[in-house]
Amino acid sequence: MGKNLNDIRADFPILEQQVNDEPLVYLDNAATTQKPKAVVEALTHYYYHDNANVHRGVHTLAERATEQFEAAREKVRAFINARSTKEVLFTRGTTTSLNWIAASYGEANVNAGDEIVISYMEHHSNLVPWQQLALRKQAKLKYIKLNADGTLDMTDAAQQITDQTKIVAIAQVSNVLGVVNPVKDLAKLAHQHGAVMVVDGAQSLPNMPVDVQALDCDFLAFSGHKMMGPTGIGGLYAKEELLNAMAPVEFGGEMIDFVNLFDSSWSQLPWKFEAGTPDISGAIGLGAAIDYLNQFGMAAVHEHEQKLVDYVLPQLLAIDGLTVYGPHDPAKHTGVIAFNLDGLHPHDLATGLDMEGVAVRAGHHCAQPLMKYLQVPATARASFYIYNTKADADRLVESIVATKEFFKNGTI
Ligand code: C6P
Repeated sequence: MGKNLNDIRADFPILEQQVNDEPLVYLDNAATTQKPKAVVEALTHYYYHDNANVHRGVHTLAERATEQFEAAREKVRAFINARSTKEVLFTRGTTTSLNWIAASYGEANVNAGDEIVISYMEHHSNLVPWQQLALRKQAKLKYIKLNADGTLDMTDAAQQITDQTKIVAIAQVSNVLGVVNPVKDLAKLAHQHGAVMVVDGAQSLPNMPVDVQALDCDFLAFSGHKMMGPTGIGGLYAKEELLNAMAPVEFGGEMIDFVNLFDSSWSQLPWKFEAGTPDISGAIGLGAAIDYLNQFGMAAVHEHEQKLVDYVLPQLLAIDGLTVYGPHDPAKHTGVIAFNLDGLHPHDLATGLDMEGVAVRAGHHCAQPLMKYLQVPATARASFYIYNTKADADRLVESIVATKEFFKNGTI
């Protein structure tokens, strides 16, 4: 990366604090990332200077707001290499995007006896919308198995996806196992059987280059807040021909062309799907986050995280009594690392780490079927991002060992 790490950290004032009298080590990035000054400043600048509603007014502020909002859409388009901004819809985030696909494409194309194929590692957001659609339509929800190391069993995938399959929906990166799933191969498989490929990009977009044309996926959902943008904004990519054929999920202002008393017609893409006043500042903040990431390039972001994984994973595996989920080979593991310590509930482990100033998440990570599959009630989880350092990784390892000692002896 061009900028050095100290410079990067200076962009995140929140990281400069003490938690429980220790310098904060923030390792809960898979839940949400911190925001650089550039993003916060983009929001304040917009509200101080340009705030107005978009696509409605002809006055100067309305034009400026519209210009910035649509410029943010273009930034998203370029970031994922969509063919056109018509293929980029702003939503509240991954959850909304996936629900929209189920409510629109799913509702129109899935019928009784059809199949929807997902995997055992899916986040509830990429599971419950399909489960409910299957229940409504009397369709069959099928799960692709995992290999012993937590990677997706592609032999099973080839068996689960059949000519009855209408939708295949898989996370590109698991928020628990840290694996990267071969969504390009899955898209090919899905297309061979006439199904569409939905990619949950919540954990991939923030951490690696993602090119929707190269993947040849039909839909991709993501959240801005996991890639340094504000909460409440995210996106849905879909191929233009699919969006043209799909019905809007929400109705109201801005998404219409003409409204008559008893029928209406819809606006052009992408606005046909964006009813009501959108999260204008959120979109502008997301655009600023993309600019921030682009100064490094996503390949460099990925490389930085992989170096941290190469450094920390062997150290975690060496801690007696610590179970690490997902592959133990650092080359197959991203910066999302879930673990459990023998004899300790993950909430106690996470509280012990918090006492040392280290923020990790503990719980089922909105992946209860995966927890059942792994036969654990919950796990602790550390997740790294570009502002994390080897020193942060050391603090994680030291604080796990200290917490283990504390619960064994009552002292650190
Ligand atoms: N995972 C985590 O701590 P939203 O909440 O809509 O921004 O993203 C949902 C979502 C969908 N898919 C995957 C793979 C995810 O990781 C998430 C969010 C967070 O793991 C919060 S539960």
